[in-house]
Parts: sequence; C-alpha cells; structure tokens
Amino acid sequence: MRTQVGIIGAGPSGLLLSHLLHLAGIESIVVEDRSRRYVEERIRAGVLEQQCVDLLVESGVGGRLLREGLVHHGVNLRFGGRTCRIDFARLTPGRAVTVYGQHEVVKDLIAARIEAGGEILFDVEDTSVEGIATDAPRIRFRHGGQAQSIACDFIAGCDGFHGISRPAIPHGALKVYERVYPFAWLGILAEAPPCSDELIYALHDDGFALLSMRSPRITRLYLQCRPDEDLEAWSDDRVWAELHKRLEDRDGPRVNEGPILQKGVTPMRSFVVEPMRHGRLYLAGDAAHIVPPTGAKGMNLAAADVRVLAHAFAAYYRERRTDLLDAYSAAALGRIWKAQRFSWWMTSMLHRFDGDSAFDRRRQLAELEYVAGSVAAQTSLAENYVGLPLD
Ligand code: FAS
Ligand code: PHB
Repeated sequence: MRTQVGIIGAGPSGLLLSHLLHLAGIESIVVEDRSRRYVEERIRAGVLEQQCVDLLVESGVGGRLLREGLVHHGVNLRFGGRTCRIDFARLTPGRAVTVYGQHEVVKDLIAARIEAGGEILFDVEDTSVEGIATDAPRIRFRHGGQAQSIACDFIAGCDGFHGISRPAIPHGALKVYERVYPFAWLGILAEAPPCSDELIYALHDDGFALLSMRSPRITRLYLQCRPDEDLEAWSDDRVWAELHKRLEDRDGPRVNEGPILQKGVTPMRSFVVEPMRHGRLYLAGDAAHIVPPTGAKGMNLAAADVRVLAHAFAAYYRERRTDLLDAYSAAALGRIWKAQRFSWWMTSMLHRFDGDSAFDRRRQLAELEYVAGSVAAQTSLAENYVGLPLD
C-alpha cells in the first residue's frame, strides 16, 4: 500500500489528523491496534476547550457535539467546607468549555472518515516504522494474519504514551522532561444524575475528588488514590463513602449514587519530549506529551497539535513548503508547556502529597483562599481552563 501520510493510532490525534488532511485533499491511512468497538467505548477525557469545539464544528464533525454536548460557563473549587465558583462568563466573556466524552468525539471522527471513504485499519498487530530518516518512510504491521506495509511520504505517530512511534526515534535524539506524581485517580462512571450542573474540584484532608459528568443521567467521578492502588480493595460502597466525604458541602446536595458502569485507575504524570519530530516521523498528542488530567488538557492538546501539523502538511503538498513542517515542534511546544504549567499548578493545589509538612498544607490552603478571593487569580485559572487563545 502507499499513501501520503501514514498515521499510527485511531485516538483523537490520529483520527482528527486524518480528517483534517482529507479536507485539505491529502491522503492518509490510519493503522490502529485495537478494535473499532474498543476505541469507541474507551472512556477517557470529558472536557473540550473552546478551540477544540470550534475546530470540530468548523471541520464539519461537530453536529452531535453541538446537540448533545453540555456547555459549562463555570467550574467550582471546593475546600475547607466552602465552594468557590470560577465564572467564565464574567472572567473570560464569550468562552466556555463543553462536556462531551472523548469516546463520543472518536465515534464522530470514525463515522466521518468512513463516510468520506477514509482508510482505518483496526486490529493491526506488530506495528513498526522504518526509514524515518529517509524521504521514503514505511509502516509495517500484520493485519488479518498477513504481513503488510504502507509506503508513505510522512508518518504521524499518534499512538499515545505507550505506542511504538516515540521509541522508534534513536536514543539521544530526544530530550525527555518528566515528573511522576505520588498518586493516581480512581475514576468511576455511574448511572446517576450529576448532583451539580458544573464540575466540582475538591480538596479534602483525605485527598482530592472531582465530580464531572457525561450527560444529565451519567456522572463521572474521580478520587485521589495511591499510584499502585488495587481496584479490588475499592468496593462500590467504599468508593461512594469516600466520594461523599471528600465532596461534602454543608449547603449543597449530596453526590447521587447509582450503578457503577466503569471503574479504573489513571496514573498521573507530566511528560514532554522535544523535538516532536525526527526526520519524516512527526509525533502528536499523548505520543509526545502527557499532562495530569487535573487541568482537563490531554485531549485538547492533542487537537491543538494536530491543527498545527495538518496546516503544515497542507502547505507542503500545496506549495512544497517545508518551513511549517520544520516549525511544527516549536509551534506545538509553546502551547504544550503552558498547559503543562497549568496542569501541574492545578494538581499541586488540589492534591494531598504524602510527607507534606504542616507548613505545606497551610500554604496550599492559602493558595486556594487566594484564588477564592482574587479576581486576578480566578481570571488566570479561567483563561487557562477554557483554553488559551491559539497562537
Ligand atoms: P490515545 O492514547 O487516545 O490514542 C492512541 C491510539 O493509538 C490508541 O487508540 C491506541 O490503541 C493506538 N495505538 C497504540 N499503540 C499502537 C500501535 N503500536 N499500533 C497501532 N495503534 C496503536 N485527559 C483528560 O483531559 N481527562 C481525563 O480524564 C483523561 N483520562 C485519561 C485516562 C486514561 C486511562 C488515559 C490513558 C488518558 C486519559 N486522558 C485524559 C488523556 C487522554 O484523553 C489523552 O490526552 C488523549 O487520549 C490523547 O489522544 P491521542 O494522542 O490520540 O492518544
Ligand atoms: C472528565 O470528565 O473525565 C474530566 C473532567 C475534568 C478533568 C478531568 C477529567 O480535569
């Protein structure tokens, strides 16, 4: 097989890149090692920045998002028995976030690619890349038991943190920046109406908790846990008891319980590789960077990377320009590092760190009290949360 851009990974990065390339008249083939059903049912991110919503709508795949997405004009911080609302309408007029599950975005993108005759090969095995430092790179894989390969002009590594693209770059060619946090998130999806119309990020003496949602009938909840947490040690009753305790608000409604549809543990790390390119292999999304989900940036960064990369490929195929391809990594990293800072700040402010001294805990509370009392601090949180303007 041959194509112009070979894409590894059918997550938000790979699918959105394939879609944007198609709109620019550029051919691509996506290879994915999971099944279509698996990637469409994999529960992950939930909050879309304004720029991500705009990109999906402007590129023609935002219809269901506009119909079913929940537009939120604020978010809440809960600590010390009080709740502070960050009012996007007042602080960042005209900008909001939309709650719409990542798996829904994936479904919409797969449907659009298939309708447009796009090629997505699911259930591939043993993916590898070769010739990434030449002008004739190739993706090799097994599909349906047959060894196959795709000759490409370029390869986009959109295969996430555990993919094969980043490791295919020669050791020493990448600078790695990483911080691993001493905790994780235990997340549940519950068939229960959210007790709040907006997200609640809570810091309790016993740890962090987050109330989010997927629809008026489905609540998404997280609580801070140990990084090596044994899910078996978390019965439904124990999960609900911990969530009620950490999200308690003397004046507000209790969290609604319901059947737990999904339970999982997400590790927490900050991770960036530079540059996001080696020869004709370009990295996008989680293949190049990971943020702790406290800032709700993961999927939004993936979309921002792909917007820049698709524009650079379009300039190459339209005018044989290579300057935007050469500039891709630096252009993407500007936004990535600002999102890393915000995600680190939100994580540090809202989680309990083992070994924190009494001073650390009091300083952390003062940080939250400062945000609650300062329009400037709330504006800073709001502009980062809804998404910084695109460069
Ligand atoms: P993805 O990981 O989504 O997609 C990569 C794709 O490549 C996958 O479909 C994978 O199967 C495929 N692949 C991997 N190796 C391959 C190979 N060798 N050959 C072929 N295909 C291969 N972000 C938030 O903002 N909020 C959250 O709550 C949140 N929760 C998360 C929970 C988990 C468990 C994880 C891992 C991430 C979470 N994230 C969250 C971040 C997440 O949303 C990512 O930012 C987003 O999925 C990034 O999209 P992609 O870059 O497309 O990577
Ligand atoms: C989610 O709804 O899954 C979600 C929302 C906000 C976050 C992280 C996850 O910061």
